[in-house]
Amino acid sequence: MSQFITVQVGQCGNQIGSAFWPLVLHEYGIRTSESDINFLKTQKNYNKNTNELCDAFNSFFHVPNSNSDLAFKSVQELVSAKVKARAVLIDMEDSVVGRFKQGSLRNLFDQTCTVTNYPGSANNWAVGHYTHGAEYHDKICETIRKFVEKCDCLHGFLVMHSLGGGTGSGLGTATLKILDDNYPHVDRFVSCVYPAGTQDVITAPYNALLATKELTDHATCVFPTENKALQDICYAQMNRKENSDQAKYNASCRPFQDMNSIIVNMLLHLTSGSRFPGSLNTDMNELATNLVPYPQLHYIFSSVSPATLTAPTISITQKTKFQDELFTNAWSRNNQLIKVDPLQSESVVLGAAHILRGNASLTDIRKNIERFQSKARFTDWSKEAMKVGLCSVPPAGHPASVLSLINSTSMSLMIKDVVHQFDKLYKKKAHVHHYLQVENFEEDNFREARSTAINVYEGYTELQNQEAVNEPRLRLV
Ligand SMILES: Nc1nc2c(ncn2[C@@H]2O[C@H](COP(=O)(O)OP(=O)(O)OP(=O)(O)O)[C@@H](O)[C@H]2O)c(=O)[nH]1
Ligand SMILES: [Mg+2]
Repeated sequence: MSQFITVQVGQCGNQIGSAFWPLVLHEYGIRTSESDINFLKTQKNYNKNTNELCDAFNSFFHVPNSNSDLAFKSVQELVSAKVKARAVLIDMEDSVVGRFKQGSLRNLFDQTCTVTNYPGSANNWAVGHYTHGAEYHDKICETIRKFVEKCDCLHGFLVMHSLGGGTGSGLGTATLKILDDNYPHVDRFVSCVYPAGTQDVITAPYNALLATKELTDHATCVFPTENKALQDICYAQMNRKENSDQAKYNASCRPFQDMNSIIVNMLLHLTSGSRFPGSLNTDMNELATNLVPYPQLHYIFSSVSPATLTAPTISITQKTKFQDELFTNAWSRNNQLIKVDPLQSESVVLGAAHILRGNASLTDIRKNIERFQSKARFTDWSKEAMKVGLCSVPPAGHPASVLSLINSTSMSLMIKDVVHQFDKLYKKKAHVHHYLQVENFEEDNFREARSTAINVYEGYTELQNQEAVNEPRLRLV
């Protein structure tokens, strides 16, 4: 089974990580607290083949004794077997990483694989990228190398961060560059939160644009999300009538936790084909080949159904079969992790994939693929091409689910917005001096980043505007 190393950078990256690890354990049927017992019983009904779970356990965890029985049931058993999460925790302030060191899963994290400082990168990409990037370069290389050497079939890195602050965007992309330089043949999948629609960091437009350049240059695939879109999913889920008032109240007290669970759900879904068996297995590298026609146009829209909030209190579905409704919801604007519309009439789909988890019949799949093909407009070189993955292990808390992944020209709108927000601030040269006083940062960084983003934007719009060419039938002479 494929192995992954997660790299969590900055406050947001590490908070996504805090949601990631309990959900991973739930997926393998391992309880993280006593209250999980009922939840895990329901899950067992959905997935009776525990061997599949055990075989895949190495994907995210390093088990030192290769003869160990992998049928772990509790965190205590993992700790006794000296199991470690393959996670690198990086933040330039130490409070979020500190919670990992004190939380109930603390013994699953190798304390030597954390890189922290104080007091952060001051919401400044240049501080994260250049100052901390230079200072921690060797430590980050060394930490990652230790994990890589313990893998016998490393498939990819999963990088988690936000682009609004200084550490996730700046040091996160410096780390991505380290991965690209040192392991160019290992895929780098990036899950990043774009600051669209939120106004909590005034320099976010600079940080997002500078980071976008690095993501364009060094990532294999980027799965962007936006907090506004995640919030909308959370509100809709919270207000479902089957949730109790207590569950709704609990959910309203932990907004980021639930928003992050949706991202995690997407990541677990994305990697499921590389971790578990299935009758139509789709590996992550096949996804990259199918979804990315040109190296820079690797921004992938994602949408997942059903959306999973923090397990185990909320949002357990009772239906046991694949329903058309699952697909319809996956294409609905309410379940999108980013607010662009890949199915609107002007958008052109460059590549699409659907990953199904649970038991799906081929008739169901065929019918829904046809439905998707009738809704979407494809390029004329890849008419209606769509990758389908079937993974027999369902996600935690649900009997079945669908992840829709689309590389669409509508991603140009996200890039256009990043450039637009940047231009508004840069026109006034507001806050620019904070960046210019950082060693190695130059005004040219802004210009280059803008030009890379414009290239990506134009790459997408050119394909969108391409007239379908009616080639005459080939004539042999
Ligand atoms: N979805 C989500 N967004 C978050 C979370 N934490 C922060 N954000 C968003 O991320 C952006 C700020 O980035 P942070 O991750 O806090 O910043 P950082 O990377 O730690 O960088 P510095 O604090 O500047 O060193 C803002 O737009 C926040 O709304 C989180 O847990 N989940
Ligand atoms: Mg921070």
